[in-house]
Amino acid sequence: YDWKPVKEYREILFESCQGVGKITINRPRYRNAFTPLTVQEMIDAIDHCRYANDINVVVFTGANDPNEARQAFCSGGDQNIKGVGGYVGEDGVPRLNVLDLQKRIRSLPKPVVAMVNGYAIGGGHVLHVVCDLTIASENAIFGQTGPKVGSFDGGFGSSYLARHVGQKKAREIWFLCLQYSAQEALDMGLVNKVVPFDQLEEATMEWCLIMQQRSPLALRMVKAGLNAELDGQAGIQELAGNATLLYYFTEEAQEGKKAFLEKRAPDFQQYPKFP
Ligand code: 2NE
Repeated sequence: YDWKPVKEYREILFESCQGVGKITINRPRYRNAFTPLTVQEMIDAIDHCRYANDINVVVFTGANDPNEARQAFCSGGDQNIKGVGGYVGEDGVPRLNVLDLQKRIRSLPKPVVAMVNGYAIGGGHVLHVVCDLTIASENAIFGQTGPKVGSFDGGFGSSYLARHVGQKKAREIWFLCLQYSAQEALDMGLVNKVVPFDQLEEATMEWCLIMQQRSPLALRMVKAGLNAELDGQAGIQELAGNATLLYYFTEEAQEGKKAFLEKRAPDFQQYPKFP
């Protein structure tokens, strides 16, 4: 694939090709653990994807380490800079800004695919959980470590995980902190597809290209609808925002604005009503 750089960053790569924006965590030395800067850069890149007309699908992945047999998608928060109150950024302030990234992924009105090329552990596991689809290579390993290393994600990392694999399995994953193979992940409904390592990008692109043949507005509405059921009032707000977007396309909505500007009473009755 002819990936072209979209924007330069320090800890991620952001490239695009054939309507797909690919965001790669580029810290293979640390199994692609994220710092506040990595996360800030991922947020910046996904915000770019939101507004870019030529990006229809977003892929998250981890950089492969040419010196290692074992690869990583993401090993979660960088433990070297975990301070008191969160992960300490270059400004010395502790934070957990990966939660902001999770929300961005869910509310992006375009499909987001996790292309899991190796370890998806801790916050790195949650990252794939919040993506719309996960395609994993056969060597991928999945698991949470929070209760082993003094952390947890009781938000999407727990409740949305339980929607994927069920309550019993989600509790097992969090309470025991075991590791699961790609095949086990597939069997429990945690991932959509497993392919050989050397076919991972091809398989991911194949699905991304199929999704681009589908109606973008339809995908946007379905994603908002699936989210709304789970996300309470915030989810309904997203879905309703999409309904408002579509309403603004109608002549009936235009009539309201026109009448206001023309200082007359609106005539909404002239438009058809649907059963
Ligand atoms: C990922 C895993 C299982 C890989 O194991 P292995 O044996 O293949 O590699 P190794 O030797 O552990 O790691 C290679 C190098 O990467 C560093 C290691 O310290 C090691 O460095 P050196 O010894 O060569 O100097 N490394 C790996 N993961 C790191 C990390 N997360 N932070 C900093 N350095 C890391 C294995 O490495 C592993 O289990 N990693 C830790 C996974 C983990 O516990 N992550 C944090 C969970 S908490 C979290 O992410 C979180 C949350 O719970 C809630 C909200 C937000 C975040």
